[in-house]
Amino acid sequence: MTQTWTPERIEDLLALPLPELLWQAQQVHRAHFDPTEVQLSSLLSIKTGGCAEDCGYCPQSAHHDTGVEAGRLMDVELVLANACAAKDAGASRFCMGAAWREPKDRDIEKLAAIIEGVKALGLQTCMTLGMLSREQAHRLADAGLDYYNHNLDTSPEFYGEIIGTRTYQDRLDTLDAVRDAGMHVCCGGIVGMGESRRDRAGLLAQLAALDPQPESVPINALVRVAGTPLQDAPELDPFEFVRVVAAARICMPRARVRLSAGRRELGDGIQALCFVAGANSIFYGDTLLVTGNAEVDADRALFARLGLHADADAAPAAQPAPKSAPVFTLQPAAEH
Ligand code: SAM
Ligand code: DTB
Ligand code: SF4
Repeated sequence: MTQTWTPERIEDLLALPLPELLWQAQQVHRAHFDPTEVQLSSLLSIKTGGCAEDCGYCPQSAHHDTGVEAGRLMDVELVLANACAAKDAGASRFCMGAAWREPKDRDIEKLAAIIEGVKALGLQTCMTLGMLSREQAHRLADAGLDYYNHNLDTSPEFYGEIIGTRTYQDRLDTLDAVRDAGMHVCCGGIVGMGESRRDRAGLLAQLAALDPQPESVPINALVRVAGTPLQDAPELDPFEFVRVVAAARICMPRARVRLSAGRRELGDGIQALCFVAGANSIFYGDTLLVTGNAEVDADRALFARLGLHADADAAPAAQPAPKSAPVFTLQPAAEH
């Protein structure tokens, strides 16, 4: 019989002494995954800024003055050039984000062409485009979209403090359409928006109750962007972030738990604790959508220091050319 992860039970987990919580998370992690293996997803903003939604954390909302300019949907060739670069750097999944409330039907064929092109490169495909109708979800799935990212972001109780232009139920309906179309679900949230521990437990309870549970769970630490309503959100205790990662691992044992936005700001030590707590995926690449991410070189160095390796689906990372390539001269065999 599967256990029901109520907010109360998850709040109890979050309150455990950290060594106890990490021990429980480690046991769950090791039962389902190689604890040294981390999946690498690269992000690209394929349509930036000017979004009609009012999400209080987001630099791309037209409701906030953040200096992000609104662009148009990127051309297929440019998306594919970025996807090639991500693959060469070692990513196994390419995640494309659009600052939309929802895609227009007239955009769907171009999105399908993008998906087909990225898939042909041998990458797993993921998109996050806002709300989807059932028909749109089916068309994207038919084009080969493996994952759809649509976050619940926070608890149902705190949600209204952050977003006014769409409801929690709207988000659940999109997740339902994604499942109905046969795609994998990527769904997580943000910590550090001024929510309580109870709200963090409420978010995890909602995620764990999705049936089936999401295959991929991005845990974002709020990036406080000047001009957004959350620019002055109180700083989060980084150990609380580690606790959320550990609790996500325990209540969603088979999910890829992804360290997402805010990873650079967490620093190497906290990231290492997150990997011990069961995180086994990262956004990999020097930018997220519009803000900076931990740099690729820094991630490679961190993985080497921690003894972590990329997932088997990833192409081996292209090695940088040696600074002074050795020159070998074949000597002609001496004649006798
Ligand atoms: N417009 C689509 C949507 O909202 O579904 C897709 C793109 S949206 C940028 C994807 C997710 O990024 C959001 O749901 C939120 O969880 C995360 N996000 C956006 N801004 C963030 C920030 N400043 N810090 C942390 N996470 C953020
Ligand atoms: C997710 O959960 N986090 C990513 C991805 N899904 C699309 C986005 C993070 C955005 C951080 C702020 C920015 O650069 O826009
Ligand atoms: Fe728009 Fe997505 Fe940003 Fe909300 S999170 S404002 S829907 S781009």
